[in-house]
Amino acid sequence: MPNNPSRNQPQRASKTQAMMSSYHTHNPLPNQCGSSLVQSIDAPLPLVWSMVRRFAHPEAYKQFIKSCTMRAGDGGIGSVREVMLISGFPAETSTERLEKLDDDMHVMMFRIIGGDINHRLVNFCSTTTLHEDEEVEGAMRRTVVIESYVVDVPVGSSEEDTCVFVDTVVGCNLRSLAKITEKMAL
Ligand code: A9S
Repeated sequence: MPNNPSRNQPQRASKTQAMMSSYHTHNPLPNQCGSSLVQSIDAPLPLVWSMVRRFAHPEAYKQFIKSCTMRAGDGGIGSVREVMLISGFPAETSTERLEKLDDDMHVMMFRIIGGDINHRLVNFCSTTTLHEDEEVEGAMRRTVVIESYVVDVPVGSSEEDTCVFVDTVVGCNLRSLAKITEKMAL
């Protein structure tokens, strides 16, 4: 197949759309809310994926996590991690389980299954997928990261406030991932 980007165009676009529809279309329950965030990164997909896929080391790019201890498994599907959060958040710890890790499709899904009593993000489930975006001819390959989530809306909070809070945290995590991997790719 000659490397004719225009001819490949429909395939790539449809691949991303297919990924969006199969991994990022959640049907939140009436008491839940959800959203999707997209982050472009000027670093090769394998490098970005190597950071995202390390379930046992979220602190490598998530700034709100002080440390992480494995409570079950070694980072594979079904593993459970307990993250200690930096001060300033209502919760101090969060217990999270790896639900999916696909090294071929570059899909990772984890669920928050517990934490201390002040934990407000009940039934939080996040899905992250990586896509190569070869739009930029010849330049550093760009990676597009899509992270979507669903979470219970806490009693007393509004759907909007809950999404604003989670969007802020997830957005920070994605920007941190971009900064760290772009520096590594220099
Ligand atoms: O860790 C993630 O990928 C996403 C989120 C939304 C994490 C949220 C968080 O770690 C805080 C940032 C500390 C906010 C948890 C689990 C609870 C919070 O209150």
